[in-house]
Amino acid sequence: MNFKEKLSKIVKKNNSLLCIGLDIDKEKIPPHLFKISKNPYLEFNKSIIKETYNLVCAYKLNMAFYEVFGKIGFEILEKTISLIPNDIILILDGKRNDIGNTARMYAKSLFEGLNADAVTVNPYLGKDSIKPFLEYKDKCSFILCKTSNPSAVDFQNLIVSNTPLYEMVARKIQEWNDFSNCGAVVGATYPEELKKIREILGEEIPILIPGIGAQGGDVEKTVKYGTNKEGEMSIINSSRAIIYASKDESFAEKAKTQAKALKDEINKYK
Ligand code: OMP
Repeated sequence: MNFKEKLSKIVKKNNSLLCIGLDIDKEKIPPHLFKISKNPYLEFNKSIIKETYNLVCAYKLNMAFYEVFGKIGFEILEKTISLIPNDIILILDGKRNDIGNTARMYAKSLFEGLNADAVTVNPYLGKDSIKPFLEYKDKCSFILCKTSNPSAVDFQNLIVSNTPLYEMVARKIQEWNDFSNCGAVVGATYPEELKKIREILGEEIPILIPGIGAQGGDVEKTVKYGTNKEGEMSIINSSRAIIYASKDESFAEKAKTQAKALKDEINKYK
């Protein structure tokens, strides 16, 4: 089964476009976990996954939040991955890229070593840097197109050949989609750009949309502009607003409540 088949299956099964970001942070996880568990971060992820796995289509693990712990972080990452049910999409978010020869190693480590279904990649180095990722035909590479942060405008909105750079990137994503395994990353904080990018990408290219929740993106516009005519091909991510809904012992149930509310809100606008 390729990425898009797997995505479509889980979106239908769980009736959800929601992706939960498992971005573990020492300052934010419930303090009692440090008292009751030898591996509080893994315990945290385990509880969140247990409460939310039937509400999501994907989990996204941002590599930074694991790499920061060194060797132990890698162990937590691997063990968390093993806890995610097989039919749910696993996105490893490292925004990797480099010259082709090095990109090959990034692609291999994420797709083969860690068995990601999808990754995030940076297009700044051009096609030969993206190609090693796209050689994994059954996986998906989400290429940064318009990021959610305020300074995204510094480069991404520059006018190049009469066109904003993010639109040029969207056109390249379309052009590079020979194996039907490209995706785009577009922040929910830029709904007008999201609309334009969906028009350029057409119906079949998935968009990973972070920026809902803590970053204040608009859910209605995200769904209306980001999904295709079937109300699919968008993966809408929220991390902090869901997993850190509470610091007390009922943190996982509170996360479930938040996840359910966001999933339902997304579905309302489909
Ligand atoms: P919250 O703001 O806590 O929901 O987390 C957002 C997650 O999405 C983090 O892991 C970010 O690194 C990631 N992200 C963005 O916030 N903005 C982007 O433009 C792209 C990403 C991403 O590629 O996932």
